[in-house]
Amino acid sequence: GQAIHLADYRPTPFVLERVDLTFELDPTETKVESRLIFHRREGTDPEAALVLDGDELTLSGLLLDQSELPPERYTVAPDRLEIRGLPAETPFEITVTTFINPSANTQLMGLYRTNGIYCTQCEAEGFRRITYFPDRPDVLAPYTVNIIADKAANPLLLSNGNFLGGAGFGPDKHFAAWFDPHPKPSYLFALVAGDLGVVEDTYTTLSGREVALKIYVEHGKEPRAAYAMDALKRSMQWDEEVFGREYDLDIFMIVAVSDFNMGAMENKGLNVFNDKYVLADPETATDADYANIEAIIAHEYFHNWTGNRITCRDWFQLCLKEGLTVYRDHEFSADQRSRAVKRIAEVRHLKQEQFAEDAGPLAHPVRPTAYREINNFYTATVYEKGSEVTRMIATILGRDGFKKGMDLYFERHDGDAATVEDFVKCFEDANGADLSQFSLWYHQAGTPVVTVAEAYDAPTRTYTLTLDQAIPATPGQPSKKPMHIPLALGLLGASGEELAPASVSGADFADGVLHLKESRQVVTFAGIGERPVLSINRSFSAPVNLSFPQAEADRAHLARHDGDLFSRWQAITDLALKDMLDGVRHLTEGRNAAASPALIEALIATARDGALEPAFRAQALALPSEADIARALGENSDPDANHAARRAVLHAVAEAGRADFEAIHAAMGLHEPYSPDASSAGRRALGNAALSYLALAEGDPARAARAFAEADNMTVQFHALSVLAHHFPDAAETRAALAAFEARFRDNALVMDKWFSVQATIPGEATLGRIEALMEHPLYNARNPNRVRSLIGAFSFQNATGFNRRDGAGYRLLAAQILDHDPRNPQLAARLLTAMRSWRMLEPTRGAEAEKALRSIQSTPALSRDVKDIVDRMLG
Ligand code: BAL
Ligand code: ZN
Repeated sequence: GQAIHLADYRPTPFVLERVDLTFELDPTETKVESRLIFHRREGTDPEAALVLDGDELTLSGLLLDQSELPPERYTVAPDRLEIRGLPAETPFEITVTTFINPSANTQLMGLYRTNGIYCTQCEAEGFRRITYFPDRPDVLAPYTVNIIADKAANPLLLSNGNFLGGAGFGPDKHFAAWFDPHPKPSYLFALVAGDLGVVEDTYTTLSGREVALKIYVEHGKEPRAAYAMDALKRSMQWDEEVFGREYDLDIFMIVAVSDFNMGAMENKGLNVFNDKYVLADPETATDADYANIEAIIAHEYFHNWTGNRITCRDWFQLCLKEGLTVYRDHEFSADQRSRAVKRIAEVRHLKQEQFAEDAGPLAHPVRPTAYREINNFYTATVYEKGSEVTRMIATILGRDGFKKGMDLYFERHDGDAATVEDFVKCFEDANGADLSQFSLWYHQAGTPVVTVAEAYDAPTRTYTLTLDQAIPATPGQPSKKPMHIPLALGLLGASGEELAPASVSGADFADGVLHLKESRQVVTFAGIGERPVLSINRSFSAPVNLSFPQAEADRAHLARHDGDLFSRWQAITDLALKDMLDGVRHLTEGRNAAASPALIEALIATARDGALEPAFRAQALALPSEADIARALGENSDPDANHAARRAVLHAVAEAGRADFEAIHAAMGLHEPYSPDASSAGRRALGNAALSYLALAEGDPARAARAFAEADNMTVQFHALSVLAHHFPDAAETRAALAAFEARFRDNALVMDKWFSVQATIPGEATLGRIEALMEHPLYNARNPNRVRSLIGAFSFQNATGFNRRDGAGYRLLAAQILDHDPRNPQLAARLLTAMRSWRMLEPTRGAEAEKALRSIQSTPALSRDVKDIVDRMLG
């Protein structure tokens, strides 16, 4: 496939004024009639042809202003319809009739069937699988949609916008008409038809308009949509209060479906969700599920302004809507829950996903300039780093400056298909600021490394920081320019108080934020009466790696005293990571790995500190992951050694804190009546963390088996099952618990996904055999993306020792899976393949096996563009 380049962007020669669609739904032969009104764009070539995109379409009719077009006036191919000789001055109407087969659509892009429901997914380029159309985000128009379908099978006929009306249609059919007055690009089109249950509510907007809220789920699952509805109403209110944004249609609908490639989709007025992010009750959903539902409901709702009202000019601008909307949903969750704990969870996720991507062959800028397959750019970089870039704008301009910029953006670009440059300019214009250097964050890939060196001079009472920034080379970008890196920092005195400098020179420093802009800056803090302890990159103000070999005692001091809770967590994490890295080295030298007294003391003091919120204490106890160790090593990574070193550290903590963990586990109210609120969830998280340590200290499954049996909610029960499976995979207690769980939940697909995942993530090389057996399980279903991700995805992404077997069998299993899925569902296949994005960091034996597996995929004929693009970049 040819690459598409940002530099080649041109507006279309024709302007689309209106879209009028009529669907006659049929499981295998759906008829789509599309009437499009265009006029030629002023100043464009009067000879230019109209080119419409298509994908696997069968054309059955083509009219110009209601008259059949002679064959010499158009060229048709499955992927493209070109029409010539169109009017130069006057608007004209094109009527295109196509037939499509929703039942054969296994890609889950365009119109497809899931559990007897018709549903659509059009972002990014799925609309062209429904009808020939200028399928690009800068073509916006109001849509009228008529749906005709069998009435008994499809009592529900939904599309975007407001409901116009419906009626019977012949003996067995009926129809419904919808009109969406807000001009939108085709990727926001949606249609749903079928037989579903509904949960209804209403919301009255700030200006007093009443909006009907409807969440559609499979019959019988209505009670499990109550939390999603609650989250939706809170999202609507929050967007009014914080961003001044009101909803703009009479109705807002969410439909939950069980076969979906993504998490959810923000179609105008008709969001379609993976049911995993809608359905929850205490018996079947964990606290993490509740938090995800809240965040994703908010995310899709917030897109109504950041994505829908203001959309993207082209797909290179994807971060314009995604980075910004992730930032908005992060802020929402921070306001609904605990800000510090939320930030810690975000940063964990950012490092795990985005830092890993940025450090490997798939690294790309937040705003890329070329792609071969846009589906492969729905990445952690576009989403999570895009959010971090937005957050840095807020840090640099301050709360009010950020708000002024956002207000200007909404005012200036409402109704537009905008660019990243348009967005940044609003912040510049609203604040009289120059963000040109800052904008490099959008264009330069790679995680900057900031090297910190410090010196204190007692006689002159000055503290000096030498800060260097360097950005590693990434594909296509061998060298980089220095960026504007906002580093929140503080200096702590011996008793933990903040030391205020009399003056700061060598860098702009305001409101506790130091602005690093050069490749090296020497910054002097005057009037510092004692050697301070540096707390830097507080709240993770910039998404960078620090190279700062801070003294253990200083880290322990921060862990105890820092006023910034995030930095307390960071200090504990730094202590632990150092121990784990030392452990990896010691193990390869035939010595033992251990935990330092400083870590043990800091961690246990934090765990038992009743003044700290339990959710924070649980985050501290989680310690760095095996992936964190691998990333910190950067090369020559041996997942077995990483696992062993990490386990040794956890074990030492568990032994030292055993009595405390027993007390915590007993005290954390694991048997209180369930409520999904953040503080209850925090208590469960802390109790669960204590159980994990106790399993290590006791080396016995009895306590976890008891917790499993006595649990009255999924959060506690599933954690106990994970402890059993991961620490005691062969114990009778574990077999019994897995069997009991399966027997109880076998009819609940979302819970069974957990059952598959927990087994897929058992550490060690024996798990591959389990995976092969589980693929033969009657409930395994290779056509359901959630189920595939729960087994193959969990194994490849979350099981470092099992997947990275030295003999390469894990890689071969994944390669075979990718080739199996690719012809049916290329998006799913390509996403699974990214599990190998860090293969170049592996030690040589595993690295060679990984490369062999990748080459076997690459040399397979007829790969999808999705998989081909990923595998080529991975080996490039
Ligand atoms: N736009 C794709 C799904 C999401 O990011 O909301
Ligand atoms: Zn989004």
